[in-house]
Amino acid sequence: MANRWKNDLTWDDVTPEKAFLNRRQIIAGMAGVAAGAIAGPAFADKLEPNSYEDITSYNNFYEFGTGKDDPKRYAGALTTKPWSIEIDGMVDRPGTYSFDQITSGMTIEERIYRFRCVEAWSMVVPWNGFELSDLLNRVGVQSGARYVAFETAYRPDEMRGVAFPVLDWPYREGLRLDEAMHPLTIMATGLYGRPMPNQNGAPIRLVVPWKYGFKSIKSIVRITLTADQPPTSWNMSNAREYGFYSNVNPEVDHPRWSQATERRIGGGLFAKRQPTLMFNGYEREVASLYRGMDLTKFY
Ligand SMILES: Nc1nc2c(c(=O)[nH]1)N[C@H]1C(S)=C(S)[C@@H](COP(=O)(O)O)O[C@H]1N2
Ligand SMILES: [Mo]
Repeated sequence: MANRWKNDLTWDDVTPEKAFLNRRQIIAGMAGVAAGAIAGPAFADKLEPNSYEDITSYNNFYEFGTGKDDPKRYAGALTTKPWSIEIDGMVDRPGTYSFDQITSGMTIEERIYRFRCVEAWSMVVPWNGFELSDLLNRVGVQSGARYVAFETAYRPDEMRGVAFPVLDWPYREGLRLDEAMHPLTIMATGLYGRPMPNQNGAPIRLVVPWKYGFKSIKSIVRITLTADQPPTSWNMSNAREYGFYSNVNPEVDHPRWSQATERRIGGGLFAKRQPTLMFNGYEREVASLYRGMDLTKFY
């Protein structure tokens, strides 16, 4: 099970033509990003990355406040060196791994992904990172494991927002194991060829491009392999509005607003809203994970 994607699929099977900029290319800086080179058929003109400024100044990171500009203002207080992740649960080699141990030997690639927040705005972000499956294969997933749980750091001294019970801290998220092992799922350590800014989840965060943004948990300190579906912060706070799966789906509205369209950040105040795509445009790659599931029930 753990090696399924590695063994059964080649990259060509799961990647639409040029949906990503050269998988193996390691971008040293912004100059490497040529917007014209990355437009794939499914995305047309939508893969032009947002500016570094947009991506790092309009954020959700509630540990630092609920305002969009709070993370940029306050996340600098988070100490990101040293950093380690505890990997436990149903793995062969549990332990506390330093950031260097985790990233050493990993192929850090650039992945330009569409990013869709449940609040109906979107961006395109050039992440740098490695596949989560590479990490999980390293620690050895045991046969009974079916889910992966993630936890963000909880540091009241550094996170002014955790004084408020907006969510049940620490921030928690989870994926089904096949979602976690999917080659689109990455652990990101930077963007635009630079180390991850604190407001975007330094030093390491999850990115799952076919799900609403809140699944992409930031500043991860714990990864646990489990047999049972783990609790997740947004689902715990409001199960009616936020399900475990949280796949981008224009046909399933949030109870309080439509998910049919989205506002592209950086497009200007009067920019036309764009239609939201099923699985955020990654339908071809991920639809098979949910075959036979009623996505209005498992939202
Ligand atoms: N720990 C943690 N991770 C988090 C959040 C958060 O509040 N805390 N917000 C989520 C939400 S709602 C979104 S839309 C994205 C925003 O990521 P970005 O700021 O890099 O665009 O982070 C997600 N990850
Ligand atoms: Mo979000």
